[in-house]
Parts: sequence; structure tokens; C-alpha cells
Amino acid sequence: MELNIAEYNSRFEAAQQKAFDHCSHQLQEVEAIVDKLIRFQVAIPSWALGTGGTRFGRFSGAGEPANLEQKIGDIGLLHALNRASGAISLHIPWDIPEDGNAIKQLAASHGLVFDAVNSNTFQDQPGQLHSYKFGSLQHVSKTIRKQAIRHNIEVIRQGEAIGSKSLTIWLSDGSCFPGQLNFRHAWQNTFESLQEIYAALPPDWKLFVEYKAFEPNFYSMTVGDWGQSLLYASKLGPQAYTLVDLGHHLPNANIEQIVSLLLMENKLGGFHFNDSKYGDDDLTVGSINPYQLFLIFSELVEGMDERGMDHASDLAWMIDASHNIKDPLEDLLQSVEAIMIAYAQALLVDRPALLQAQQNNDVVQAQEILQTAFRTDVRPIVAEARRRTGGAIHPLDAFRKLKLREQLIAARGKNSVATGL
Ligand SMILES: [Mn+2]
Repeated sequence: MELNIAEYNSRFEAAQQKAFDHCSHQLQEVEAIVDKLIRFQVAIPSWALGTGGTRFGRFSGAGEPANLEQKIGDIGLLHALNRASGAISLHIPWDIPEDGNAIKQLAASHGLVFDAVNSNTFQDQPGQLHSYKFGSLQHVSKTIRKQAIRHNIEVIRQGEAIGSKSLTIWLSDGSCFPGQLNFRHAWQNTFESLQEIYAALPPDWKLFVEYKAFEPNFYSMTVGDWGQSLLYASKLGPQAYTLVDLGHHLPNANIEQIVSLLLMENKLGGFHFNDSKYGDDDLTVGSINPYQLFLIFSELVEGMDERGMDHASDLAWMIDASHNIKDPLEDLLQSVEAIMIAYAQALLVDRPALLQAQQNNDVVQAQEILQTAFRTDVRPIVAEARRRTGGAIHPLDAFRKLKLREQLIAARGKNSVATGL
């Protein structure tokens, strides 16, 4: 792979310096923001490197990664360009590391670490003994619950081999029609199953309970909202946390308020980024509602600072988006950029002034403070963080100008299709 970022950057160095100097003169503590941006890393999930489908069809791109090694190569490429994609989140069994040590070393050679591992009991795998058609951890049959518990414990063991420190459980469990399920029995079965998985966690691991309002079940979801997730996490114990996926709410839910309260209770553990207009659309981060993304980041920064948490390491950050019509690598570059911009803008919010405005019930001033930060063009600051760590000043442009997809197609062939979704 031919990737000369220094040469690519040379054309933009002078303009970048000028734009960054302008920001430094206009804004407070820009160097501190650059340092935070340099440390901030977002995990890329192993299933996002191929074109995602809808239930109507899938239109594969060309030169997709055909195995885990090639997926790591793709994430390494992203990280080389933006220096902010330094982690991988594996979905098992779509991507099983055969040799944990070798995979760990390959990832390290690209400067990557493994973040949370994800289990899958929402579809049946070839050769699987019992079906999850009517649920997994909630199932009325203890035998089927046991099979799902064993899978989750197996995922923890695979995660240990590659250096992961957390397990994300997203359940499709629920019901499609009234009367199908006894809500209390489903909740209790799920809770007891989660207890068994929790008991198998290594002491330095976290368990993330992800919720979703609807789909694939359309009448009830057994972990349907943050209240249900928080109830599980609270009853399970201190290693269990709620995971917020932006697309998993009912329309118009106030996600920033949810985030604030979960942080207050020390029960926010992980975060999945995407954007949506209607449901769990899994669109590019920041493509539909960048102001909401900024407001969420503003609460994340405020809540984490209040608890003395490290923005870079105390929550598991991951992109959870995948769709049908963009080049997945270009899409991920856009998503990471949107995240870094929203984070930088959130760092710009004048917190003491905002608190003062709130104390004075000065509604107008409070809005002005937030929107002043949101309307600031922080792109030169984000680019500076990348430039200083060897990344491309303009990653998406570099991806196209350096013909990286063309190089991948040449290496892998046009018809190489990603495993997974
Ligand atoms: Mn998710």
C-alpha cells in the first residue's frame, strides 16, 4: 500500500498553519483542546468495513476486506489517515480471532488495540443446536438460555486473548405481539442469564447492557430503554453499565439528558455513534442532526469532568453505523471527523458562564453560550491534532487523491466481499 502522508500534507501545511493560528488568536486554551483531541480515539467495529445492507438487499462495494486480517488492515489505514481510529471492536462470531496473539500483534503493528467485544444471539449460526427465534437470554427454555449464556462466556474468553476489557450485550429479545410474552418472566429470565455472564467476567472487565426501543421485535423489547438497562446494570453490580446507542431511541428522545443522568449515577459505560432520521437508520455520524450530537457531547464533557473521568479512556467509544450506498472507509472517515468536531466544540463551551446563566435563569444567554461554541469552525483545530501525530490534514481528500480504494481493489480483487452483515 502506497501511502505517503507527509508528501500529501506538504501542499496544505501553510494554509493549515494560518487557519490554526487564527483559531489560537480567537479562542481560549486551544493547545489544551489539541492535546485532548490527540488522545481521543474511537473504536471501529469489524462489521463496518463492508457495505451494510438493508433487509431489501445489499450492494457490495469493491475490494472489501474478506477476512479479519484485511479488516484490521482497513482500520489501520483509517488510523494512519486520521490518527483517531486507534481501536477495533470485534463482533463474534462474524469475526473470530483464530490465533489471539497473532491478531493482537497484527493490530499493534498498525497502532491499534481491541476495545469491547460484542456477542451475537440475535441470529442462528450454522450448526447451532437450538434456535433464538423466540429469544435467547429471555427464552422460556432453560436449555436455550444456557446455550446463549455459554456463547457470551466464550466471547469473554476470546476477548481476553486479544486484550479486550469489556463485553457488549445487545439483545434482540422481546415479542412481536401482545400476549406472546410474560413481561416479568422474560425480565427475570434475562436477569438471571446476565447474572451468570456477569459472574464469568474477569475482575478488570466491564459488562455493557445495550438497549433498543424496537426492531427486530415490534411489540416489546426486553431491554427496550435506558430505564430497563439501568435496572439490569444496577442489580448486576459495579462492573455492569448501560451502553447508549444513538439510534436506539424512540423519535425525539432527549438523549443528552439520558447521558447526563447515567453519568451522574456512574452507570454510563459505552457509547455507540451513528445518526438517524426515523429509527435505527445507522447513518453517518453527524449527517442528519449535528446540533444534537454537539449537545450530547456537551453533556458528556460536563458529566465526565464533574466525576473527574478521563474523556479518552473511561468510556468505550464506538461507531455503530453501516449502510448501503457509500464506500465504508469514506463513510467512517466522515463519521470520525463529525465526532472530533462535536467533541472539540463541546470543549469550547464556557462552563462557568453557562452555570452563571443557569443560576440567573438567563435562558437567552444560556442558549447563546451553547450556540457560540456550536457555530465555531473548529476544523483547523481537529486538523492540527492530526497533523501533529502524522495524520493527513484532510483525510477524506487524501483517501481519494492517494487512490487508496483503487489500491485495495488491486490487492484484493473487485469481487472481494466482507464477512459479517
Ligand atoms: Mn449499537
